[in-house]
Amino acid sequence: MGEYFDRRLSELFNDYTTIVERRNEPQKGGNGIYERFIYPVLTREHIPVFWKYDLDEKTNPMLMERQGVNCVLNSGAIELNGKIHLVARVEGNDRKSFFAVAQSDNGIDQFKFWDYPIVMPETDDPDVNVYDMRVTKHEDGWLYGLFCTERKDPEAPAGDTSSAVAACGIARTKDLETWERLPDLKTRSPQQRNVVLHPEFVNGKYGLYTRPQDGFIETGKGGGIAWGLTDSMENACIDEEILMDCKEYHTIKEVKNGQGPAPIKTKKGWLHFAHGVRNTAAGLRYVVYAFLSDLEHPEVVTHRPGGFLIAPEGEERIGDVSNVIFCNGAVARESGELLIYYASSDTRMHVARTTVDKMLDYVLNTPEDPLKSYDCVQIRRKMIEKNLELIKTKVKL
Ligand code: M1P
Repeated sequence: MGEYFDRRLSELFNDYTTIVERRNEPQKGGNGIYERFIYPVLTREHIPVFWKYDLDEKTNPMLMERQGVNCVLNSGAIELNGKIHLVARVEGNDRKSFFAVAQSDNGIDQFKFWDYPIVMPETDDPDVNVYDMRVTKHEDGWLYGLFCTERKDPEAPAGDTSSAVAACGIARTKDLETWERLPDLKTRSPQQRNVVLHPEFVNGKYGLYTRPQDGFIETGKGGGIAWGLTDSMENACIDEEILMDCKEYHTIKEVKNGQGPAPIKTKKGWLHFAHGVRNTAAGLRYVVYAFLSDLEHPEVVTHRPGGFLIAPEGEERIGDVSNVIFCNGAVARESGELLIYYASSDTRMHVARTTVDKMLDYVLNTPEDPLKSYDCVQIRRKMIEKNLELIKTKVKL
């Protein structure tokens, strides 16, 4: 091997090894609800060298990157055989996304991609882009991956090279390696994104959280997380979608929202994470919020803590699409630990660590957004008043 090639090769592998062997630590401080970590858990630096470079000196003597990766973002998450698996959205420099599994023992650090990315089979109507998989371990025994499949809008006028149609792609697997593609979900809505499968049967049917929308970006009349039932996943079809968590004026979900991962079953109800979007002078702002729904009727929301749970902080604020936090993966471990995986600014993946009990405390005891300033102040003053009394008592003691 030439000296240049040799040196560059060992640098590339050393840099990669440093990243995938790095230990992560919780950040100091925090809000008591969850812990953030110092390092992101997955970035484009986690991509194996052999995914990007032709390592043959004869065909790539300068050892140049041949197939770059732009970012690693919105990842589904699942625990299998005691290990945490992220089904990441990997976006090449060519803007096409694909899915790839990265695995870690503790879910906090040392995530490594499997040797090959996933080959997602196509339907008769090939996808142009696939992204944002939600993985659900369903009680029927399958692991389902529901994701967004995007194709150019066939109705787009000549010269419009941007308009697209988003639909819900469906695939299932037993091992995250081999996937069986099923027909896309059929609903009455012209566009669908952020569709998520509920883990249990409801009245003998499969339950789906949907997000009906009129346009590719604009949700129009359809804004909100909706719920629908289908008899089968092999020909998934929802006749009726019921809105269960609407977009609302002057809230964190004023423009649109969408279900995050499959909800987590707790003793008090189904714990949901979702993203809410509002407009600002600097563009859209995406944050993650939580809510609880009824165990028997997952479409009935019982508790809606006001405001966001996770909003972008520090370097999270900057990326390909800045000011975005997006979550489509969470894992509740047997120990009670709850790992919430979130992407920042469509660029990298992070983890927030909490417990199911802490999240229940959060959803049950955080006041709901009363939708106007006057009432917000009253709620806050009530807590201040109580606290000042407590502080006085303590001082007297
Ligand atoms: O760029 C932010 C997010 O925008 C879309 O989310 P939504 O469907 O709510 O509009 C998605 O394209 C998502 O992938 C992306 O992170």
